[in-house]
Amino acid sequence: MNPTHIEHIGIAVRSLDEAIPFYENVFGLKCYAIEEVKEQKVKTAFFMVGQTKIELLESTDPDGPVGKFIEKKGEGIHHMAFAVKDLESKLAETEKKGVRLIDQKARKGAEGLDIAFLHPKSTFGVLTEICEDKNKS
Ligand code: CMX
Repeated sequence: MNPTHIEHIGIAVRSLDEAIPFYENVFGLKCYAIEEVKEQKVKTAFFMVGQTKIELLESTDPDGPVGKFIEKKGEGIHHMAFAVKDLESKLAETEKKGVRLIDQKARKGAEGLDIAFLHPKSTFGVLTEICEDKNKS
């Protein structure tokens, strides 16, 4: 797969309004964007740390992936996203290696990135995203 870097770490929180001040006041980071991703049933807030982002995820629907995660496990690290080049071919290559894919094809995520998820049962319990920013490649 040869990821170039960790693009972001997704953290499930009950409330963006409560979690954002923690990152701003304790870490001194600036929340530079808030975006709702309707398809994923989440509202996201972003902070930049070097070339990696922290993505806070608040569920907009208890039946969405983050709503279900919080109900089962509580708040915490939800997923890790690796930046790759040529996402579609990396996805095919990953599947050929026997990894279970959640997304057979890339779809659009927050900030216009092309994204695809690998199943946590295939990745030692870590929900793993691979993504590509076509504007940067
Ligand atoms: N990390 C690790 N394990 C997870 C997990 C996560 N984030 N979410 C679910 N699981 C585990 C559950 O604990 C459960 O394990 P057990 O069977 O051992 O109890 C198993 O996966 C199945 O979980 P579930 O609650 O029954 O939920 P589903 O199977 O319906 O969905 C998943 C799980 C990962 C397939 C689904 O959440 C998914 O498709 N996620 C990808 C999309 C997503 O998470 N979007 C939100 C962020 C989007 C963004 O960044 O913009």
